[in-house]
Amino acid sequence: MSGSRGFRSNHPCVSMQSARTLQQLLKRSLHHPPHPQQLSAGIIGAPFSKGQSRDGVESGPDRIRAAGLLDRLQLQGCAVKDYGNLTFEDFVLDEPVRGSKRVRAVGSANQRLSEAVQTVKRDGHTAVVLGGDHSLAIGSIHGHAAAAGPLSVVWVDAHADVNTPLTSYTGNLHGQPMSYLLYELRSKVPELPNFSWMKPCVSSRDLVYVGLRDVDPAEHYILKLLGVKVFSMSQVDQLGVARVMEETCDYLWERAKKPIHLSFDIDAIDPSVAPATGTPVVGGLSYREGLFITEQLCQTGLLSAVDLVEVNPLRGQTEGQVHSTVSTAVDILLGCFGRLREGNHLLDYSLPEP
Ligand SMILES: [Mn+2]
Repeated sequence: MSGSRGFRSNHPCVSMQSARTLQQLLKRSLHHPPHPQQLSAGIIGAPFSKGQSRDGVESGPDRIRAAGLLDRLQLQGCAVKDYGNLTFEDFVLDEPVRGSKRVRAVGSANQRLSEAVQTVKRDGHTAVVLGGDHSLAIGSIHGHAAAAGPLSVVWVDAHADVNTPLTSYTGNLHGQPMSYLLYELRSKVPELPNFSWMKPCVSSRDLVYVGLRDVDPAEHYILKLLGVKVFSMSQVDQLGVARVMEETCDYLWERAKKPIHLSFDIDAIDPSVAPATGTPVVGGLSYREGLFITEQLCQTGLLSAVDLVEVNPLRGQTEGQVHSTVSTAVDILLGCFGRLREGNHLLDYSLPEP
């Protein structure tokens, strides 16, 4: 019923149901979805893999570019600037801290990424971070918030990635980024080397998860404790993806329309479609559900930064599996920049005269 909030009618003829419909009509008629030619992508490659233990995810950015991302964005009318790949500091001594692995490398890499995202935002683009592993969301979201102010975060993933360093089973930071970013968990995250540059910047009320299906007990406790909005795969099954996205937008807009940060882990998509990733989990989003999420978020006109992470070409068992994963990642990004499955055409298109 969140869709009816903010609309009050005292007129006895206007039922709550029709009031809600009226509000939805108003919402739609006042809203002009962006055309791809009004969008510009600032692309940052973040070939970083030290937030987890499997080699290969550092080649994600170049594989996604090689699949034609930039050309295809430009063909659909988007302006594109490629900021290239970041380089990251190596740490010879990076012993675990309170069980968390390669903390210094992750902290340093994310500080660089945060600065890069701030540059891209100040240049006026929608930021695109090509990962790399999901620990990169720390710097990406931090930089986005530093440049754009308070954000809404839509986290599409099989996992919640909200373990604290003290609850993590694996010690891998790609399973922890959201705990560093949430104000409400500040007192639960110990001080870590190379993290003094960052402070939490996301409220748990501005976060929505979609696609969860592999959540640790501590993570589940945190999500319930903070009352985080979660559309697990059960809710996707129950409501359908269209209702999930409608409710996501209604929920995020209850207080204010803020810039949206989409953090899309390719492992949200079912491994039958996107198998080349570090921690695949059966029972995920279909290709179509994945695209629908991006189409809907683009149509809000508020999508301001996107992470596409955890594409790991070395985890594909065949070249076909790698191709399917990478091309799904490209299509997700095209959807974020206005590609519609109904088709698109340029604003100045005219039919050839015979
Ligand atoms: Mn993730």
